[in-house]
Amino acid sequence: SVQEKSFIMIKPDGIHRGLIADIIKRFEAKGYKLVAIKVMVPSKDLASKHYEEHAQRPFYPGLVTFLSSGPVVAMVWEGKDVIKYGRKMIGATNPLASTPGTIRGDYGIDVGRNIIHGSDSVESAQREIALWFGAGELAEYDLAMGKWVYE
Ligand code: YYY
Ligand code: MG
Repeated sequence: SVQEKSFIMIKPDGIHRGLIADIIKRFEAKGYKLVAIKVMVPSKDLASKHYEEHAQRPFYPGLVTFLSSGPVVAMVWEGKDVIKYGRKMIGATNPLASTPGTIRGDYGIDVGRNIIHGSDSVESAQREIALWFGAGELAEYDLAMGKWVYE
């Protein structure tokens, strides 16, 4: 598969629990390239749009309130298969069903406090990146370690 971009976001619980560096470290050490990052308190409107696919679900209002309580660390990570493999690193939606070694498996318990978001497809990654970042906010560069990560 090709080089692709995924929208990865540390949710408010991850920030309040001091997990920013650990999470970034995992993606960085894997070999992925950070091309955008910012910390912000999302508006209710932005949080609603981010999770709009779940608008009819009972947990949606609480989820939007939780996310917009902020802060979040919004990021774009780039690399081979980063969308699917990033979801593997994140773990299952329910942290108690997540394998140890995954982010949610290592740090979470309740589904509504599962620490991190990751795009689930090329289409949702494109939608989410455009929702959270302006075109000029994504850096284009060659990572020096790239030739030691890719053959
Ligand atoms: O993509 P992922 O985050 O793993 O799960 P989704 O099914 O897209 O749900 C988004 C978000 O909603 C999830 O991370 C926690 C929350 N949620 C919830 O609070 N209760 C559920 N039963 C399902 C999901
Ligand atoms: Mg999802």
